[in-house]
Amino acid sequence: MAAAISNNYKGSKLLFSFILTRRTMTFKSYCTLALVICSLGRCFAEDDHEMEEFLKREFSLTKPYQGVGSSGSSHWELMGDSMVTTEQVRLTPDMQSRQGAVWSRIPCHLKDWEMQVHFKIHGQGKKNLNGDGLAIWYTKERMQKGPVFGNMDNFTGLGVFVDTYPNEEKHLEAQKKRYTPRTQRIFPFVLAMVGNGSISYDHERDGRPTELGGCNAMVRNLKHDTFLFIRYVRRRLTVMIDIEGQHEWRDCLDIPGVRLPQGYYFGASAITGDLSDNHDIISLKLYQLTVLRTQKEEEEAEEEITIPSVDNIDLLRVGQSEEGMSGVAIFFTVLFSMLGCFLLIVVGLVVYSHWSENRRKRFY
Ligand SMILES: *[C@@H]1O[C@H](CO)[C@@H](O)[C@H](O)[C@H]1NC(C)=O
Ligand SMILES: *[C@@H]1O[C@H](CO)[C@@H](O)[C@H](O)[C@H]1NC(C)=O
Ligand SMILES: [Ca+2]
Repeated sequence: MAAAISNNYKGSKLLFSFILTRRTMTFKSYCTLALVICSLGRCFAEDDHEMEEFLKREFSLTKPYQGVGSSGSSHWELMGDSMVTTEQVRLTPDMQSRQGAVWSRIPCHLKDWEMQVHFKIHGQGKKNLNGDGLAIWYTKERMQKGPVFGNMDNFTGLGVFVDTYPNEEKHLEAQKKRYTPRTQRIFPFVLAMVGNGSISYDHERDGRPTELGGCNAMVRNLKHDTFLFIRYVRRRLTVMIDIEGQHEWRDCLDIPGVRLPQGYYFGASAITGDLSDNHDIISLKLYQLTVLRTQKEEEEAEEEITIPSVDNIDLLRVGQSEEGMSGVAIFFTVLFSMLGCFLLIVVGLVVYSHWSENRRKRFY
């Protein structure tokens, strides 16, 4: 009761001070307010696109993994060193130089979908003495071995990687170099990449040149369950993670204009090298999303996509390289801009004094 009152009191005090300061509100705070209202409006607009979801069993991999790895009638096929137990599909054991995968046998023709991945990465190795990570796929190709987390390079489609070993950072460290804190990635790192059949994944740089976005995710050797969430709706790719054991999704990346063809295959793969980990898939749950589209969106959705691509990919990259500007570069940019302005002012003053002197001379 007391708490409620004090809360109420706090509320009205806030309102009161808001009214008081309202008069002195600067233009800037009006802008902020306008922005807040706009973003609220957007939330409601999102709600208007109410979504319904259906679990699609034929694209889901759940306990007890009936027939997986033994029966040809199963919807899923194992490859490489992967194996099924009652508890999980183990893509790789905690041993060196293994690779394994599990692939759906059925191409998926859904337009909008959501994949919830329940996974577990664990092993004997201490921090940074483990590797290499796992990947979730939606690609044209299936059942191919290769260097990209156990799948082929130059794949066609979407890959979401949980990279547990910082190859590039370790390499730089050996040369006593490092990224600025802003551009440094903390591993394990989750990232997304879209391939079109001729884009190579740069393993030595942990996929940095082709990264669409990503986030840090401390997923190893945890007692609680860890989840990855991949949503593809109206050409918008969203990846979220739930790794704190709080049953809350945390944003990882969100990119509009991702064009993925229909009829590709879902899969999961993992690889170990000198360093290793158990890479386990506990479940893959695929939901079909029923989305309301505006007429324009409906028309857009009708045009067929044949090659995966991302709109404005160059802008994404430009954004990344701008972010990559080091502190020194920013310092010099600011310095030279200031010098430039100063020079302009000096030139302006000199020209002006000449001009007014001439004018004075003319008057005499
Ligand atoms: C794939 O993407 C690259 C880089 O964006 C581009 O240069 C290439 O032409 C694309 N290939 C195809 C087959 O679309
Ligand atoms: C992948 O594509 C790149 C560029 O198109 C090419 O140089 C490379 O040989 C390809 N790699 C494989 C394994 O096909
Ligand atoms: Ca790596």
